[in-house]
Amino acid sequence: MKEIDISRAIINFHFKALLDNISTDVVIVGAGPSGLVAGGYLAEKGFKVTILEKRLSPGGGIWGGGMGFKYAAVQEEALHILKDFNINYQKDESGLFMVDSLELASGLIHGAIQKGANIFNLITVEDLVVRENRVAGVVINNTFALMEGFPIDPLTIEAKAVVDATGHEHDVVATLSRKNDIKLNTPTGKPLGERSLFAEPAEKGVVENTKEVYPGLFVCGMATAAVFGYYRMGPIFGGMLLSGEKLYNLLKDRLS
Ligand code: 48H
Repeated sequence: MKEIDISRAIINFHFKALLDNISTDVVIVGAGPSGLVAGGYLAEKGFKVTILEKRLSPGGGIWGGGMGFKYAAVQEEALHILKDFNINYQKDESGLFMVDSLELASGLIHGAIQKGANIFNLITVEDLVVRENRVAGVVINNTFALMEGFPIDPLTIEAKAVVDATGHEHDVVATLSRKNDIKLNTPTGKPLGERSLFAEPAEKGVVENTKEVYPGLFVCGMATAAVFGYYRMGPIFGGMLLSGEKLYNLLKDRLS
């Protein structure tokens, strides 16, 4: 075994995977629960799915359950998604279903990859490619370079659809709105900002507002609350899973 062979194999495989994804059907920005569900289902249907995650670990806000206690709650309506990703759950006396947050995060990551999604970690989407009043791709950079503030220019990925699944940050929609003189598909034409916690309407709102917010740019998960001015819901994840599934249904029709 030669050390140089290990390095060569890693470099070959990494850059082949990256090159395979520079022109793709869907870029999903953020590997939290909503993005992983949408990406897994779309890939399983045969679309080329590229999920970009700025952190070292995909999984977004799942890992910490509620306040660092390792369980997350899911409603009955979303159990079919847990089953599709082979994730176990237990019924609580309240009627809610409880999932080990470590199994939820790792199960969604593993499931999305097994279904064919390509997840790249340590890549931050810092901007968008906008052409003829339409989002046509994303502008990407190395997370460490951005953390250090190094003056390193980015690269781009072209996509038929881009998804903001960046959670509370709604980073992609916020950047598009800040940098361009455009009107989003919201009442004011701008992101409305997330509201305080009110679980039940929040869970409904996140699914209802999973939609196209600007030509070529879709929003799912917690980012919908920030973009469309809805409540947050706390550590209940059914809405995130169902939002990912709704996005899959929207995009599979759009892309076919
Ligand atoms: C690349 C980026 C960028 C960027 C951010 O927050 P998430 O888990 O996303 P959702 O919406 O699927 O799930 C939300 C849920 O985890 C949650 O926070 C809930 C239910 N909160 C309720 C409440 O009341 O607080 O994941 C988003 C991911 C993260 O991993 C980020 O690192 C990543 O997106 N991300 N990746 N480029 N510019 N911005």
